[in-house]
Amino acid sequence: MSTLSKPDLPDTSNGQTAAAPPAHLSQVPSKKIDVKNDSPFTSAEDVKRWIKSQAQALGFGDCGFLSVHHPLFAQQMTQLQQWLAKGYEGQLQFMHNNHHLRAHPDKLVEGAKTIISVRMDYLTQTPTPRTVADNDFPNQGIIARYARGRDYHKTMRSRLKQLALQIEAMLPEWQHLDIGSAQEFVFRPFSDSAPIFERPIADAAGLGWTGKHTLLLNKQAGSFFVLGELFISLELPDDAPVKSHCGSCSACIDVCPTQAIVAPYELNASACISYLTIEHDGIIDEKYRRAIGNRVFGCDDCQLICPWNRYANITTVEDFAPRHSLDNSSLLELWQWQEADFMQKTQGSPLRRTGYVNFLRNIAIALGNANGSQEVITQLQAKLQTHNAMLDEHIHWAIAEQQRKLSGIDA
Ligand code: B12
Ligand code: SF4
Ligand code: SF4
Repeated sequence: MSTLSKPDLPDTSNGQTAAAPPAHLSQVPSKKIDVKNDSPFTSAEDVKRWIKSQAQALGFGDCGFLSVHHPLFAQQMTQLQQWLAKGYEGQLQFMHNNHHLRAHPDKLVEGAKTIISVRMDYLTQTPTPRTVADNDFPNQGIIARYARGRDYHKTMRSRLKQLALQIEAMLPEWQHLDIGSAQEFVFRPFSDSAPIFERPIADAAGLGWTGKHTLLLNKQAGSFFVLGELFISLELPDDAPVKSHCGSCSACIDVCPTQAIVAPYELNASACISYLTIEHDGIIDEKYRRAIGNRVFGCDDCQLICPWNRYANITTVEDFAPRHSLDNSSLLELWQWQEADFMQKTQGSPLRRTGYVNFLRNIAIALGNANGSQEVITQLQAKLQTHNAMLDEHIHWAIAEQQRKLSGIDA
């Protein structure tokens, strides 16, 4: 199903297309309309409503608005410094960089006044509420749900660009409003691609509240969505944040296999399976290997258990559809991938990020955690001394785990 259900786009004289205002704006009571200008846009809020409807037509679940000068950036800098001081970032060196831009996002895009924060839902199937069924199939390789299809960064940025072009085409309609539409239009889309506080921006712009697992969630859509931003030069009023609805729940903290959520709203990234399997290069500390279970790329446990994900939406964006059976592959099937298979099957996929040998490392750990089987041991042995000492170390660990299970010794 295509998500690009185009709004009504009449031709304009310059050959560009401009979207007509949505029906509800055409029905604005006549007393609100400027007599000199019969535009249905009587305020900046009308412009925001129009942009929101265009964003939804482009496949975004929702959007919110926030000034580039919002006080949250200074507050977040203090919290980020505390987080870094605790060493939670592991090898995520980029978290130390470009702090001046994080503190002043107006410097990231010269002339930008407003950030449009968007969410894009990515589930292609609704998981059973409040259960982590992924762990019931120890011989299957679990890949985080956001990563089973096409890399969302490209999809997100190309749709944000489309949104920007639709906004640009409407500028002549908004000249009578004091929102800066007469000036040169500047825009830039981002998603996970710039030193910005994406989750706190979305929180402040009313897209949801920050859960105790540190992800954003809301009552209508749960948390299985990714975030993106469109910086624009129009000056639009801030949206208001929503109230938190975590209450006394602590399900995400309790379920986390590696206890990476060290306190509500505080994540030790270096202990998180998502970090270990995607971002961490080299040896994975033995203390985490059993807890990693069968997760070979990312982790969804703290979201699967969250009661609000009962309301998680199914995506309308076909790019998230799983490729190469990545929603249903046995560990041994994935283990058989040669480097050329990995390169071919991960083209345009988030899986590319971890690299082939680290991907094998993750599968080796998962095979160590799989049901005891002589076949698994044979397959593990077949890859010894084929890549590097780091991989061999994990293979030896996995073989020892398998032998322990087959000999019935409980360690
Ligand atoms: C680094 C990073 C990671 C790291 C660290 C995650 C983290 N929580 O910090 C790792 C690799 C572990 C990771 C994992 C995942 N990530 Co990530 N990640 C990022 C990234 C690039 C930066 C996040 C960041 O700045 N962390 C630094 C710390 C300091 O920030 P923080 O957690 O927000 O911490 C703040 C709060 O603790 C807050 N705080 C302190 N006390 C209190 C008290 C209250 C009441 C509140 C409200 C807040 C609060 O202050 C801290 C400082 O700002 C963002 C994209 C971006 N540019 O923002 C994506 C992002 C957060 N990740 C995302 C996703 C999808 C994931 C995974 C689900 C992927 C997966 N399935 O494997 C997991 C989830 C793990 C988890 N529970 O968070 C999405 C989240 C979407 C959403 N719904 O919120 C983002 C926004 C990417 C995107 N564009 O969509 N990620
Ligand atoms: S993604 Fe997994 S390991 Fe990371 S905090 Fe959530 S449950 Fe824990
Ligand atoms: S599991 Fe509970 S505490 Fe965690 S984010 Fe969901 S509602 Fe909040």
